[in-house]
Amino acid sequence: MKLALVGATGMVGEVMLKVLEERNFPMDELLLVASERSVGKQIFFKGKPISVISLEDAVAAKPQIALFAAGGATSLEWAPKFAAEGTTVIDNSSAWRMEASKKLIVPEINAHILTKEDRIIANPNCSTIQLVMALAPLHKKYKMKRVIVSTYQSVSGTGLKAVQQMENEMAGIKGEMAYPYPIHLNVLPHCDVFEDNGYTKEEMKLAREPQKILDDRTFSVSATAVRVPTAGGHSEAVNVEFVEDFDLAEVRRILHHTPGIKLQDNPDTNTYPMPYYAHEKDEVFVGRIRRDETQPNTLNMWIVADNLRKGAATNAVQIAEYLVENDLV
Ligand code: 11C
Repeated sequence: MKLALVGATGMVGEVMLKVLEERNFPMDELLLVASERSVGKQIFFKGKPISVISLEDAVAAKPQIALFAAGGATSLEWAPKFAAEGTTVIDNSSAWRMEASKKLIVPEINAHILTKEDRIIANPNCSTIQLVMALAPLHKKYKMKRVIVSTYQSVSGTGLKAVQQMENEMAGIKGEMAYPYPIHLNVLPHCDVFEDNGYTKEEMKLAREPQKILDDRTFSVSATAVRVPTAGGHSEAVNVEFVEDFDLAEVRRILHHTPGIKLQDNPDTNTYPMPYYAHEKDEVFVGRIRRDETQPNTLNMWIVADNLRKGAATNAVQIAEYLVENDLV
């Protein structure tokens, strides 16, 4: 098994490398790939240095799997070149997610639809992954009608420049701005670019991607995506209206027994999920589960996950593991 990591020097790439190492991903060779300016740089994996190679060299090496964490433009140009050589690409950008011919995968939910023929597989957006992880088992039981979600997204979702902006502002240093406004001591109702309908692209990802992952267009998602001054970990306040009524104890039981979900829900002990404690964890944390008393069959909950782990790197590595375990590469 030869695996390529494209974008190995970036924020998500670094976490992918860590996750591959932690999970002892079964491979004989790891190709670390980045843009021309990083070629030749050495990166350590399991204590051994590996030299970064170019995209051209990586395509020529014909790896079985390529994990892409290099942004949409690189992915649009290079994923098809890898695919043409027989490599299965798992792409973390938004480039292919809504393409009808490409599958959008959260392994716990829909990895079973993958086949040997899939050459470019899309990893969903981070805020989508943690949302659908909690919604999927409840949708199966009670059938969702409508979801209203407000996100509280960390600066790490934007990238290194945004993390630096916040750190500079905290230290009182003037520096480059990733956002149009300060983020320290502030909250921006603005994640990613605005679309013509007045929503941001991030909000539209939350509206569209869950329907594709759950293969169901009968429910709708309305989203407000907000950037908050946290370093890592996205949080979501979620209101779900179901077709069927539910029992709160059963909702908790279902979530408790869902692989990948960790229930943290006890008002008596101030137990609820927080991004500070989700850091470097692979689980999706759910709490503040309560009935919406203003209308029937409606639930409120609070969902938190490390956006760089389950929201990006871990989910992509889990897809790769599934492909290997099921002989799909
Ligand atoms: C954010 N969700 O927090 C974004 C980051 O479509 O893969 C990931 C963007 C994407 O701003």
